[in-house]
Amino acid sequence: MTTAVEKWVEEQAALTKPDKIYWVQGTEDEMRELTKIGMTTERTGPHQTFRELNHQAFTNSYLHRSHPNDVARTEQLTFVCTPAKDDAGPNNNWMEPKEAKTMVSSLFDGCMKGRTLYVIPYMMGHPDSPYAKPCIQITDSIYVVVSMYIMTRAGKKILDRIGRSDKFVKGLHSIGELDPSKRYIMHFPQEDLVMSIGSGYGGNALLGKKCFSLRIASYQGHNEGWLAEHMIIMGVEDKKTGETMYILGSFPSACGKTNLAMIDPILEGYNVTTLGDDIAWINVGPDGRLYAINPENGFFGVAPGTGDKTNPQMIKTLKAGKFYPTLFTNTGLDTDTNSPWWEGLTDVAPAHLLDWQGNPWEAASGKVVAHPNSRFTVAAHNCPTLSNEFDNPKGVPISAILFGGRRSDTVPLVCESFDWNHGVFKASSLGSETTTAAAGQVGVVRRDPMAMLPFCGYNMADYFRHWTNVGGKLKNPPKIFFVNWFKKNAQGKFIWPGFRDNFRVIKWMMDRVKGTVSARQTPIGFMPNIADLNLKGLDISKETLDVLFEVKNDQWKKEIEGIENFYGQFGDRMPKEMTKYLADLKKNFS
Ligand code: GTP
Ligand code: SPV
Ligand code: MN
Repeated sequence: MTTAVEKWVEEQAALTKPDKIYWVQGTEDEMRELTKIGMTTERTGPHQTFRELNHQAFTNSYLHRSHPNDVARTEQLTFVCTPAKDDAGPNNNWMEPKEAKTMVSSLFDGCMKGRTLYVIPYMMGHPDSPYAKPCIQITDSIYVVVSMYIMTRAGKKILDRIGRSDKFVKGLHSIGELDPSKRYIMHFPQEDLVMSIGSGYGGNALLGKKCFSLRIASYQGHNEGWLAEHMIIMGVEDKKTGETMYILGSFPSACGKTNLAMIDPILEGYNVTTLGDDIAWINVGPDGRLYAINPENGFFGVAPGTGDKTNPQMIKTLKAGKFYPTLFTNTGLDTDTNSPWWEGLTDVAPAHLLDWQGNPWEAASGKVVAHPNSRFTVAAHNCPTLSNEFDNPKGVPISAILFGGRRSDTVPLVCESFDWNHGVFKASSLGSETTTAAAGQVGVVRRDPMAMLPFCGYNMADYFRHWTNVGGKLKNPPKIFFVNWFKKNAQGKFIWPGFRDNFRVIKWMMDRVKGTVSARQTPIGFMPNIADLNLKGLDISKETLDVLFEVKNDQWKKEIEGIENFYGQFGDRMPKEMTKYLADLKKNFS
C-alpha cells in the first residue's frame, strides 16, 4: 500500500512531469555524486551549479553563482494564504488559498520536464526532540538538495520515521524559469504546505528555513502554545564558576545574528558557545522556564564583512570542511588560488579576481567583488564553538532575550525593558533600516517587530497577544534587552566598534540578570550607569558615549509617529495592553 508521502510525491510528479524521480538517501557518497553532477550541469543560469574550490584553503568547498536576478528573498512575491484575509494580517501579502493554488499550479504544470525531481525527507530539530517536525521537500535543483543536506537533518531515516503517517510538512519547490514575473513563494499554514517557484535563493528555496521554521511554524506555535522566532541561541560560560547562561538574540536579516552567535568575547574569563544563528523554537518547560532549540543543522550566513578580525570563529568554521560540503554563493573568486573572496575577508583585495557573476574585476570599476548578500552554507558541526547542548532534545533554558536593529540614530546602545509585557511592547514597535537580504530599497527604516515582519505566518496583532500569553505562563521570565550596534556619526561612520566589543554589553546584561548592578530608569526603559560597563581597553570618548546613550525628544516623537502608523493598520485587533504602553510613551515625550 502506498504511504501518504508516496501519494503526495506521486501527485506532485503528475503535476510537474519530471523525467526522473530521485529519493535522497542522505549519505556522504550520495552528496559527492550530486556535487559532481552539479559541476557539469548548467541549470541555474549561464554557469555550472558548482565549481570546485581550493580544498587546501577551504576544505570540501564549492562556489555557486546564481542567476543575477535571484540574489535575495523577494518579500513582495511571498504570500500567506489563509481562508480569511484578516488571519494573514496587514503584515502579509494574501491570496485566497484555492485561487493561489490554481495560479501557482499552472506555473508548476510541466515545469520539471527534462529534469529530475528530488525528494528530500528531512527533520527540523533533532530527531530525538519532542519539538522536532518531519518534512518532505521536493525540488528540481541540485544546489537546493545539497544546501538542504547541509542545513537540515536529512535522509532516508526521516522517511522511516514518518512511516505511514500523513503528519509531515510539505514543500514543493521548482526553480521554474528563474523569471521574477513567474516567482511565487506561497504558504498554506492550515495545510502545513509551502509551494515555491521561480527562485533558487536560500530563503525562497530552502523551504525548511524561513518558509517552514518561521512562517508555518509561527502559525503552529500560535495554535500549540510555543514560539518560532528569528533568533540566535548562545551560551556564555563564566570560566570561574563553570556556569553557562543561555541568551536569545533577535535581529532583522543582515543585522548581526551570525556574528553575535559566535562572538569571540573581548573580555577575559568567558567562553561563548553557539547553538543557533538564525532560528529558535521556544517552548515553556515543565519548570515554567523558556527552553529553546535550533531547528536547523547549519548556517546560511552573509559573507561580506566576515573576516579574521570580525568573526574568527566563522572563518575557522568555513575552512573546516569536516562535515558535509561548504558552499559559497555569489562571492568573488581569487583566480590565483581558486579560493572564494569577499569584501572584508582580507584587508587588501587579491591581485586577480572574478566578481560574483564571473567577470574579471577591476579595482577602478568601483564595483563590488562579492554580491552584498553573497552567502555561505556550512554545517553547524564545523563550528569550533558549537555548544555541547546543540543536540539536546529538550533545548537550553533561557535567561535573557535581546532584540536589536540597525539604527543610525534614535535608539541607544542598550536599554532594558521594565518587565515582560513592556518588553513585548518594545519588541513589537522596533524599527530597523532595510538591508540587501531582501530585494528592494536599502537603508530605509521600517517597523520590524521581533525581526519577524517578513516571517510571521499570521496576523501580527494576534502574534503580540500570543507573546503576552506565553509570558503569562512563565515562572521566572527572562529579562528583555534592546541593543543598537549601528549608531552613526554625521560622517556616516559607526560610532560603536561592534563585533567582539558587543560582549561588553552582553556582560552588563548578564550582571542585570544576576542582579549585581543597578540601572537608571528612563521613559524607554532601564539604562546602564556608565561605571557598570566594562570599557577596559576601549578607546572611546565621553562624547561618543553620551551619543550612544542619548534619548532625544524630537527623535523619539518621530519614532512614536512611526509606531502609531504601524499599529494603526491592525485596528481593534491590536492588544489593548500594547496601545496603552504606546499612549504612555507618547505622554512621556510630549
Ligand atoms: P541573516 O543571515 O540575514 O539573518 O543575517 P544576520 O542577522 O545573521 O547578520 P550577520 O551576522 O551575517 O551580519 C550581517 C552584516 O552585518 C555583516 O556584513 C556583518 O559583518 C555586519 N555586522 C555584524 N555585527 C556587526 C556589528 O556589531 N557592527 C557592525 N558595524 N556590523 C556588524
Ligand atoms: C535572512 O534573510 O534573514 C536570512 C537569509 O537568514 S534567508 O534564509 O535567505 O532568509
Ligand atoms: Mn535570517
